[in-house]
Amino acid sequence: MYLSKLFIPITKDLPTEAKIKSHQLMLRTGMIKQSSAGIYSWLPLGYKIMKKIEQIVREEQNSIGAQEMLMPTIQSSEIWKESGRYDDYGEEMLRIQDRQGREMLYGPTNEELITDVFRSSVKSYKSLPQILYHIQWKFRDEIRPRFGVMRCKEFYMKDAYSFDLSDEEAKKSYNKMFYSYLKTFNRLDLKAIPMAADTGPIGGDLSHEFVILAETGESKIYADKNIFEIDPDRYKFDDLSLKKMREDFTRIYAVTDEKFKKEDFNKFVKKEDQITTKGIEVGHIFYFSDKYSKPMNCLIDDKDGKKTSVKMGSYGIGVSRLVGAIIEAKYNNDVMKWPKSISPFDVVIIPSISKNNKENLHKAEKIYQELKKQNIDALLDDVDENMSNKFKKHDLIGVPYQIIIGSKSVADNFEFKELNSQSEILSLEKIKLKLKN
Ligand code: P5A
Repeated sequence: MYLSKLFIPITKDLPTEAKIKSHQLMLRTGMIKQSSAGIYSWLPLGYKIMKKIEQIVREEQNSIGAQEMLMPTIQSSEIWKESGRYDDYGEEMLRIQDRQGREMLYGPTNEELITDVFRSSVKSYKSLPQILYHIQWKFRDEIRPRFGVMRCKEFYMKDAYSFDLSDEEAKKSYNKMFYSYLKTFNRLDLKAIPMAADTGPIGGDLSHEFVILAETGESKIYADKNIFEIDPDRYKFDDLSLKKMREDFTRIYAVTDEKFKKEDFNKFVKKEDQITTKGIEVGHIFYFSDKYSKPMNCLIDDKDGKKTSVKMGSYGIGVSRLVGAIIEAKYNNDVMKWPKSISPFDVVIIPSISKNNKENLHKAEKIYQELKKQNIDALLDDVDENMSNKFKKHDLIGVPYQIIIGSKSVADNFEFKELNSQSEILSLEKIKLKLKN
């Protein structure tokens, strides 16, 4: 893609309404545009990044055997009356009427809808266990939407739902999802801490929040830094190992404000290992057994032909929130560096050009074609502007690698630079190899 063709409305001014750096950066680089309070359009750059995050989330869900489907955004109020949450959910729920006067709503979450799908299709324990998920827009009429995509009204969520015969089996599904979340956040180059959490309006008695460390986060957190030593890749993907993995995590102190007790923190965590900071919740998982299946009559025949309520859990990842959260975690000293796995481009080619000298631009175009042949997704900065402005702009856009074509490039060797590091002069062959790896 040529930068001059990319729809990327970069602004020089710091947007005054944006209080945190991810929000400022997303507006300045034209990743999003607010359409009304807490509701955004996703412009090409922001959308491309979000889609890459979505794909990693999807692959990690599929790899534990979860199956993708798609439920609608608009739901009928009937099922929410059955579960008893229609009144409980209060003003956060956006309620609508269709032309026949039927009460509808824009789904803030999908426990009821998936239970309804499941009860009409599955009747026997033989079809269990199942994990179903979708990646779909949600709406919550947040009283104070803020921080851009971090807390908004309309947001993109991956929500999964597990169905099992017994509580014991259901905990195995919970552990699988716990594992999948750790793998997902690792692939996004994030350090996420699973923390025992309160269950709020979703309910149940077992729940973990996945929180990444960031000074601008909304939750205060207290943790033992040894929690980062646990590597999910050390565990085999079987029920026993995954149980052990969750126990290993649970043994290490890590809590949010709600559960914090100073005496416990000092008793269980050595002074030098104590982390006290803020964090951003990027995922949240719940086990709530028959909280929805019982009132909604989602019954299955067990091995003896007896009817029993299916045991359920639900598992969310804030896909759109992650875009902002990753910026909070990775933006440093005015430089944004996207993790390679989700960067909007693999590399940016920056030729030094002027009205009278287009030689560097022609070289850049040749390199661009070469990279394209190798499936390397390059951005070519063909805009006629001075190099110092170009570098400032690319520090914001955050493509992690640059090929700079200017005074330092000789013959077929070019300046190659990883953001935040020294540049080196390399042949195009070597550059291609580096980018391929
Ligand atoms: C789990 C899946 C649920 O809704 N039901 C289905 C459960 N959990 S949750 O914690 O309420 O939300 C899951 C994740 O969605 C993100 N999130 C938000 N992102 C942006 N703006 C919001 N207003 C918002 N609310 C929730 C969070 O990442 C959360 O962990």
